[in-house]
Amino acid sequence: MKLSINRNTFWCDVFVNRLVELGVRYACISPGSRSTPLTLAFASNKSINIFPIVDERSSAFFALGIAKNTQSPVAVVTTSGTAVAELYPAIIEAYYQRIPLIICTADRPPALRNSGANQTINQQNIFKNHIRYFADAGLPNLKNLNFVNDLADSLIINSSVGNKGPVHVNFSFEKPFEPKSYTDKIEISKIQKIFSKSSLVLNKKKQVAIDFDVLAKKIHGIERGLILVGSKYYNKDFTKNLVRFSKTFGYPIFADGSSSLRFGDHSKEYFIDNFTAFARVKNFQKYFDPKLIIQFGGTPTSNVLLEFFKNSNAEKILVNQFGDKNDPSHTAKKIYAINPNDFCTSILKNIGKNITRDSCWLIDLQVMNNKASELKNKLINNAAFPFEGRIANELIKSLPQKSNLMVSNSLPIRDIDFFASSSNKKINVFSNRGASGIDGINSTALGIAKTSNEPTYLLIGDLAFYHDMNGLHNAIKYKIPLTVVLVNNNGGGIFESLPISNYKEFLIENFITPLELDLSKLVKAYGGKFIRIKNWKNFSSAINSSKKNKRITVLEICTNAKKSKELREKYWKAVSNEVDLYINEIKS
Ligand SMILES: Cc1ncc(C[n+]2csc(CCOP(=O)(O)OP(=O)(O)O)c2C)c(N)n1
Ligand SMILES: [Mg+2]
Repeated sequence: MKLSINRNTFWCDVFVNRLVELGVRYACISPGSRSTPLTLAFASNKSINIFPIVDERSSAFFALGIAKNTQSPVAVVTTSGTAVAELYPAIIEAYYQRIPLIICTADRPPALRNSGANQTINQQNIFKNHIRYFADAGLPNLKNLNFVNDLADSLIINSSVGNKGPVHVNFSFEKPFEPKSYTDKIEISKIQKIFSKSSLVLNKKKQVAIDFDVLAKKIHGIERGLILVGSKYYNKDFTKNLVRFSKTFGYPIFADGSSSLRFGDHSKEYFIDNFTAFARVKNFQKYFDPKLIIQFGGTPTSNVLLEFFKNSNAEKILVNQFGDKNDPSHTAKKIYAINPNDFCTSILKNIGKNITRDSCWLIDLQVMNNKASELKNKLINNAAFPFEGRIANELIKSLPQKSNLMVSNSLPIRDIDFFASSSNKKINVFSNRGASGIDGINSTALGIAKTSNEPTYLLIGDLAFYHDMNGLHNAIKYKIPLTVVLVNNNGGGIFESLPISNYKEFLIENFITPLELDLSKLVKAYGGKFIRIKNWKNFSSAINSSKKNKRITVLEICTNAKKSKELREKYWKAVSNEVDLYINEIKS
């Protein structure tokens, strides 16, 4: 018996059905005609949660947030033309952060390309510098339906196994696009066969053999070792094994503010949370240069730490699952392509149990860290409202026991790195440090908030917040309870800290670019609640009560970037003096 079908929608149904079999559960879809078959296939599949989003740029960042939080691939659908190009910023971010996005774009039939046909651009491998895999699906071919099944397999393998990241498939469709506009007849037995494919065996890439015995002995022989943990999310097992690793070798840990590792109920004895304050001190580099640095995960956020790393004479080892070169200084001689957790456990296996090392090296760092903590707390407690550094510190103190914190680029991520003290709370920190754009931040945070059971908070500057205004529409549409801490210094406050700040005639108009906007009106237009924070008590109680909110809440703190910069510098100067004093003491 034969069934009448529309070849475009049938083709896409087979494709989406296979993606579902492989675990895809979310699709962000922007409207368009050429993409009708794709849209209908995703929207009619009961296993897919769909998010129709008008602005493709926001849509792709929203998908990025979902994929980050769920750690699974998310589909993004657009029509042809400039709609495709709108996805690029999020694709770039996903590429550098190795987040699996399945980009599905619709196109005219190949014969219409370069012919002046409407809404037709060159979509062939359009993201070629920032994509893990591209496939041209061509026009639907009912004689080779297995092609779309295999295509789905390739997209999942190339986005989620081994060399992870975004992948792109460009589909071509000829009218008609609607399911009841029949184009063909197909045998029912053939349909059953094509919809019941076997499961896919995902072969993880084999890891390169590392002689852990030799490496373990080598590490054991070095007292002055230092561990850096960069900006990636790590699982609980890694935290546990990292703590064991650092205790075994007596190595202090510098955990990036964006790594989540400063937070959680693990032992913090070896965590040096004020490293950004003393890594900038010349004498610290001179007297406390390590012999070995092991860097787990991504590139650290802190410029002074990067400088310290570059100038260090230590042997440097990078450890990350993908063998990525996260070292702008080009001074690390070894990269181990291995999951950091497996690295720690394999080394520890080769070293025997219950070995710990008491070292002066570690104690010195702990003493300096405590001194920096005292100075930091003193400065923070005495700072008049609203010092930007205190916002980061106060936010961590006020967050609930379990939460997500998305931190925007520019000063917010730096202030978390400088001022967020370790805490026993479980805070999942997210950031877009792949390409460090100030675009798409609201949407990324909303994607995280929508798919998480924990309350989600966003720390963001005014320009980044404004940049992704369109993204806020999803908050009202999908009833997402996000709490935004909006640090409003009326422009890009970071430029006050850069050498360009000496060029007064250009600074404000061309770099700081003040918005001079009453953001409360815009937030209200998107159905959000807007609260202007007047003092620290007010701030902490607003954070506390916001977790019960069922919609987006914006807590705006109006700050002065210049004054905040002066206070940061005051703190660093005080730490520098203390470090110098301490070094003189131990030298004499
Ligand atoms: C998409 C994009 N455009 C421009 C930049 C350059 N940039 C970096 S920080 C910054 C200012 C950000 O201002 P805001 O979000 O208010 O944060 P603040 O500097 O005040 O902390 C700009 C424009 C960027 N990183 N990404
Ligand atoms: Mg700003």
